[in-house]
Amino acid sequence: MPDSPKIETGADPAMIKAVLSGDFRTVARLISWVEDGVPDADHYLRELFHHTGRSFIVGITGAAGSGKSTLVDCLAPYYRADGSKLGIVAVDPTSPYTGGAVLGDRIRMQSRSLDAGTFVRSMATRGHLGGLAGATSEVLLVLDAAGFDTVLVETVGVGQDEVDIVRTAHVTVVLLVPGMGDDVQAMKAGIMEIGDVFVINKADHPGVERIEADLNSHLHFSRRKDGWQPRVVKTVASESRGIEECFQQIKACREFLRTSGAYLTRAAAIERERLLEMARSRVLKAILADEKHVDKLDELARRVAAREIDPYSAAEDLLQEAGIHVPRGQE
Ligand SMILES: Nc1nc2c(ncn2[C@@H]2O[C@H](COP(=O)(O)OP(=O)(O)O)[C@@H](O)[C@H]2O)c(=O)[nH]1
Ligand SMILES: [Mg+2]
Repeated sequence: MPDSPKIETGADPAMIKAVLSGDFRTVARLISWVEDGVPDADHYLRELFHHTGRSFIVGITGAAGSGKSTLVDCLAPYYRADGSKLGIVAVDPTSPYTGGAVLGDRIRMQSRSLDAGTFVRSMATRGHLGGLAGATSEVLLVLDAAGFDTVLVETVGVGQDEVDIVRTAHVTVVLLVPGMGDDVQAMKAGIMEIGDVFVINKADHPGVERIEADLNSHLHFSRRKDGWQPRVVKTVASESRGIEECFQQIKACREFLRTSGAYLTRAAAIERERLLEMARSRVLKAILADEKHVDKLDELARRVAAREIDPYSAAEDLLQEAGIHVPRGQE
């Protein structure tokens, strides 16, 4: 008799069942495994994958202090209104050490409009070879399998890691605030290009007209490849103003993408990022799992430090040692 897939993959069927039924504690446990890079987590993700593909993922990004958590807090009841299950993932790499701000976010978010049907998770970079983006995309898989209809992912839009996380979203909301200097020009090009809904939050502050004009002139030339014309919304999240409009624009974007078929294209783009992340973390794992490769790595590091060899050639040597062929001088 052939083995059942469950025995082959080594995942505990009871735990799989609990995740699929949406049990919060089990979901939280599995997410911790994913974050900590526990090897067993892979077995679960492999099985759970067949139950995913239903979550609608909204990325919410912007500078620290722009009001992302406050906005998420205000949007939550709109997603919960029809009884759908809502997940919130807050990625805050600015405080990976003590977890202080992360924890603060969590408490604040839970203290307001979030109810028992909303799952909140804060993440920080922790010993995961795929990095923060890799861990986040795996957490999203877990939530998807657990039946969360919508997941809002809050990230600080500062570095490449955060841009990568936003790439794991179907629809991306970019927050800007008035009076932040020449924000629109200064905003990382990557973030500007992936925004679907631009929120001018803190619209109670002076300088709204200026940033709105900047934004509109920028967006005038930047229809997204899939035909979606990004929208601009003004909000005062701390007073729950403009929230319904923001919710409606996110919804409009989703509807547009569904109708035009571009939703699938975006889903494929998300899977592409996931594959790249997985390939990257697997290559690293393969190198670090073999003592011979680790010795080579240490030796190369010493030689780079002594300026005997440049790091480009050293990285190529390391991959060569691990059996991965990289053409010389072309990373
Ligand atoms: N004046 C004003 N303050 C806001 C608004 N939205 C959020 N805030 C405040 O800005 C601060 C940072 O908000 P937070 O949501 O933590 O920002 P995040 O770092 O982007 O998550 C908090 O003190 C909020 O109360 C707004 O629309 N107007
Ligand atoms: Mg926040």
